Amino acid sequence: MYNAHQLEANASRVGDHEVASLKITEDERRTGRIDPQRLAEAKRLFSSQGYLRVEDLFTPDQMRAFDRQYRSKNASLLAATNKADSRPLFTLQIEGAFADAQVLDNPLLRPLLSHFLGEDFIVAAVSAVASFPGAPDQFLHRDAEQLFSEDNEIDKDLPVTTITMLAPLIDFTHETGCTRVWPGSHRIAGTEAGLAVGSLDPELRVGSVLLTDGRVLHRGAANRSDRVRPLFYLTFHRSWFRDFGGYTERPPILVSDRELARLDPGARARLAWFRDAYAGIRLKYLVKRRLPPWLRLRISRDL
Ligand SMILES: O=C(O)CCC(=O)C(=O)O
Repeated sequence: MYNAHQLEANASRVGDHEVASLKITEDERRTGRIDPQRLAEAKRLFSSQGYLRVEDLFTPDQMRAFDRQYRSKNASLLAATNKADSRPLFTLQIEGAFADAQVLDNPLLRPLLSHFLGEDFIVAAVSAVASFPGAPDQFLHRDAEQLFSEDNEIDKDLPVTTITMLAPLIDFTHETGCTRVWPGSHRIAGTEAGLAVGSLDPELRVGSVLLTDGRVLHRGAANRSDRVRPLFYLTFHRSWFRDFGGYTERPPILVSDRELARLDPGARARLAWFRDAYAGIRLKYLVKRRLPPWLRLRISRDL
């Protein structure tokens, strides 16, 4: 008889586990190409584990630029929250450091994403979460809407439709909270059986990202530190797949027509699906975000 709580508590002993990882080398970053054998191993790991840590994907300079823009554009959202779980979610405006092909169509990730989602995969969301000091464990979830079943009964046997890339802006550790994953649960029917495999807390340094299969069970672990723990994430979909689950109150993509026109053509193609979708929700969200923080906190729990 397994004890899910004990297994999960054990996972917080960060570093005890073998984490499925691909560490980008200097040479790979310079050429924009991952060694074919290492790429094949990364695909195998992602396919069997349902997640992959990609270390050193972004340089310290890139991370500083992301961090600066994230904090300056969202300062009021990072200053206080009235969310019951202390984890505000918000959509990132695609501009400046984020309006970059290295983010939206990264050449080092492209072969992996194309392999799993098809060459014409789309960027379905560019978004952010921040967990505040004292935030408890996030609710357990799978990211993607299921195609044919309630709890992975059928979807476990299908090819993946959604991959998320989580990028931390401070190191994810035992103190700040890792993204806890249940390796292999993307291929298991039912939550209880998925939890029975035991969880893993992959530490994630700034510059590294975590890729997760949309079906894998996971949650952000509690933030036991005294720092806000910000991350940004991109969700990639097969070109025909849409998931409206988390986006009834905010749009998954925020980009102006001007910015879209300026993007690298490859990146623009990944976002082209979005034009004119979500027009009403986008307008409502932008109006709310222009309210002074004190008023926004009073009227909204969504921002
Ligand atoms: O905070 C994390 O580490 C994970 C966040 C997440 O999975 C989500 O918001 O859907």
